[in-house]
Amino acid sequence: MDDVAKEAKAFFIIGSNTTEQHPVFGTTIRRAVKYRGAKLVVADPRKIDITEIATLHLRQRPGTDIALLNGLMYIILEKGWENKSFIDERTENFDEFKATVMDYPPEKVSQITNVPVDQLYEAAEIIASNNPTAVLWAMGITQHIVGVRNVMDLANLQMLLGNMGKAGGGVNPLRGQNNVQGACDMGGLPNVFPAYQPVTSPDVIEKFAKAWGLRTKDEFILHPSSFILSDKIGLTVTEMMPGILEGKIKSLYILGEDPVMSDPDTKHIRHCLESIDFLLLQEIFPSETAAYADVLLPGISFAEKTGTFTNTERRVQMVRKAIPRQGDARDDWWITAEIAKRVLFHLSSFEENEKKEERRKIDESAPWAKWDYKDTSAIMDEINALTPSYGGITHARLEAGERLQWPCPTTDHPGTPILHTKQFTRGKGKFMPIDHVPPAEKPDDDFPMVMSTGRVLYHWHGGQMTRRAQGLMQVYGESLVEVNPDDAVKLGLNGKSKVRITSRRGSIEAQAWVTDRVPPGMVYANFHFPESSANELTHASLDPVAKIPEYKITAVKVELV
Ligand SMILES: Nc1nc2c(c(=O)[nH]1)N[C@H]1C(S)=C(S)[C@@H](COP(=O)(O)OP(=O)(O)OC[C@H]3O[C@@H](n4cnc5c(=O)[nH]c(N)nc54)[C@H](O)[C@@H]3O)O[C@H]1N2
Ligand SMILES: Nc1nc2c(c(=O)[nH]1)N[C@H]1C(S)=C(S)[C@@H](COP(=O)(O)OP(=O)(O)OC[C@H]3O[C@@H](n4cnc5c(=O)[nH]c(N)nc54)[C@H](O)[C@@H]3O)O[C@H]1N2
Ligand SMILES: [Mo]
Repeated sequence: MDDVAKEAKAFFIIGSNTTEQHPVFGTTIRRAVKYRGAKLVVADPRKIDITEIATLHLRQRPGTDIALLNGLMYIILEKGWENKSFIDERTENFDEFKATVMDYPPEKVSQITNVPVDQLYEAAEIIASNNPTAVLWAMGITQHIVGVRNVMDLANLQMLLGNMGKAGGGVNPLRGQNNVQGACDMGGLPNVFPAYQPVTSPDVIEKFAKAWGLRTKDEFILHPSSFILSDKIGLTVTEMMPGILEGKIKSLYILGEDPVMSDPDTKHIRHCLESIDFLLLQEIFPSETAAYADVLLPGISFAEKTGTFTNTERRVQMVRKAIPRQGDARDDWWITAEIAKRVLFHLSSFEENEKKEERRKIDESAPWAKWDYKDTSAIMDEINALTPSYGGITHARLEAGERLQWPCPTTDHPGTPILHTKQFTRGKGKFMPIDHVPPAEKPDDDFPMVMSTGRVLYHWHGGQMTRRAQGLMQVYGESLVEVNPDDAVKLGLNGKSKVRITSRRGSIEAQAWVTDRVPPGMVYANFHFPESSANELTHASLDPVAKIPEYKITAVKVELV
């Protein structure tokens, strides 16, 4: 973030409400534009706050980013602005990619995106002539059925311009939650263990089975009743929910998520959660999802914890317990480890049933003994041993004030602020030919408008935490739906009246905010309030690779209440 803020000559922000949703980084970008004269191109259907200081704001139709990007790259190639030496030395598959881009002349792109041709030329010139340009994006790019393709096309753009692997350039996804990067790094994904080590690799399986007191498939033949570490790729969150109805999922252990508020198509989610055999929820508040839980376990908040968060730039940061924990609440890691111990105990020792109680107490070689962590520093030791990219990131170094970004394999390694400086992970960067695909839901006569969803500055997702903060509720106490003034006139909306928004799945009522932040034909709603959550309306059309839902585009009908 430092190098982007200090050294980018231009920013291309596409699909990120940077000042409202990433306020700290947003402020550094605002400063770079105001005081250092960095150029800023924003591509966003909405007139978000940061467009006030933008050199140029492109207002593409939602879901047309690939066409837009291909159009910009067409112009870059037409003008000869591409970085030829970077393309030759660092990339492959350029010709195939170029053939696809040549299908996107400006006039055609303008028709698909609704962005005027002269703005396409202006944007391409700003992005190509300021070297380096940093590309920044967030959910406006990823929450689409083409989320992965959108991201690949942004990588195409930055390779075309030679903006990869240098200070002030790069592809910069702004990660949302404080520790979503850390959760992924630690294997909170269905196909990998920590540090993205594949669950399908026998060597990797053996390493983790040993460390966690489990068995591999081969050992299983000798000890048929033992617990084996599976080498099967699991399900994503968005596959688990429908998986309940398909009988694939019998029980769920949810920690720190509130799917009744945050998953698409709430009615369907409620039905799934009603159908599950057993739901264990670990929370700090009785959330909307708590109503469906068989057991609710009290975790503790960030302020009561010591450990690390890994932020959007792969920097591992120490957090320290600031207040004592309340009541029976316990550290989340402690609860998880206690459950793991009991599960292991149950599963791995049928053969010695009678000795069970005894072993539980005394035998340190028992599998569950591996789960007896003293504190989070002991967990970090295990991470150092099993997670190569975190090998040198210790609590001691962080406490001594070191600023460490992974990969940091050893304790004398300084960390890696910028990736891909000499080569990409796979060697050469591969240009991908990417074609425009229209969104899953198209407006029709019954549902003629498009609803986009996201957040507001004052609230956090399902609002369990922010709706409990009096000060925030005074500023933003109920959901507001952004409606364009032209549409307001058509609807007969006067001042701050209520609208009903209906999709093929459900209906909500909320106060309208008449504003040109949204273009005509589009409304914008949030999912912060249960009584008017946008997710009653959204649908679970998924990106085929990442399995992320298309939260950003729902066909709706808007009426006056
Ligand atoms: N105050 C606050 N801050 C937060 C959060 C919060 O709940 N509250 N949540 C955090 C989390 S987990 C996340 S993931 C981030 C999300 O951060 P962002 O992704 O920056 O926020 P969103 O509100 O999802 O909006 C993304 C932007 O995409 C635009 N958009 C919509 N459709 C399209 C499209 O088709 N193409 C393009 N290019 N843009 C489109 C929207 O107009 C919006 O400006 O925010 C984080 N920060
Ligand atoms: N329509 C629409 N839906 C969306 C999105 C969108 O843009 N549009 N964005 C999506 C995105 S990017 C995200 S990240 C998700 C977020 O979806 P969720 O993660 O489900 O939303 P949160 O409200 O952040 O839920 C976190 C829960 O964890 C609890 N919690 C907080 N701290 C702790 C803790 O330390 N321990 C435990 N055990 N619990 C804790 C809180 O009380 C809260 O209920 O929403 C997604 N849903
Ligand atoms: Mo997120």
